[in-house]
Amino acid sequence: MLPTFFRNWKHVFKLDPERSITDAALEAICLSGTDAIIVGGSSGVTYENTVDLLSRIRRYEVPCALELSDVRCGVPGFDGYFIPSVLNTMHTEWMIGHHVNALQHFAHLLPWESVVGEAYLVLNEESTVAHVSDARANLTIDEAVAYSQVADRLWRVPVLYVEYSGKFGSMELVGRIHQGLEQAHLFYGGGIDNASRAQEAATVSDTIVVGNIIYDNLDAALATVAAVSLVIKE
Ligand code: 1GP
Repeated sequence: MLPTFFRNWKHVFKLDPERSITDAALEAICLSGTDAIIVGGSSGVTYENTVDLLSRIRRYEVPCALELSDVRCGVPGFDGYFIPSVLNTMHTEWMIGHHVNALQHFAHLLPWESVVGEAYLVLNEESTVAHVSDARANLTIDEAVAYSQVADRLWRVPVLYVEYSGKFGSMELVGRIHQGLEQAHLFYGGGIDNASRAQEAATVSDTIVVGNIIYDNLDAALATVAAVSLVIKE
């Protein structure tokens, strides 16, 4: 049976192991009422900084999942593991190649009952993830919908992640994708830096992911938590 630990999440904070966060800020994030913390980043993630962040988050009860883009950072002890593939990459290693290499060596170590495949649609050309994965990010709405339906209807992925990292995306596009999904759970992340954007994004997705603003304006980040509880889904 597929893991479902993420299915009730409406709001999550994403913490980057490479970035420093004070104990006080981390406590505020963990006690904010968010549904979960995802640990992950597009560069500079190591086994050591991932262990360090997990051990600090574990002082609190909030669920915590790892987005595992490099199997060498596969720290045990998370509540769940997301394994990303980039749908609109120009290079097959970001879709399947790295995964095949990783499973050749580490498949026996993965806690499969807690592992979830995550199909990324990368839509901000300027983002690190777009550069690293060489994603064809400048898609029309119809193209983006078609990508999402390949993942949802053909491949039956459990999670589709619409990623605008660093930029607030087109809510029209995200809404169109959401309406077209048959079974995948939709994560939206990118540029959510206040309560009203949190509400907008939550209206057209299943889970919103709040990242950068944690490090730039903690109060604004915390305000996004309450905002999603007011949302009526489209
Ligand atoms: C990044 O989708 C997340 O992977 C969140 O994006 O950092 O822009 O909030 P931001």
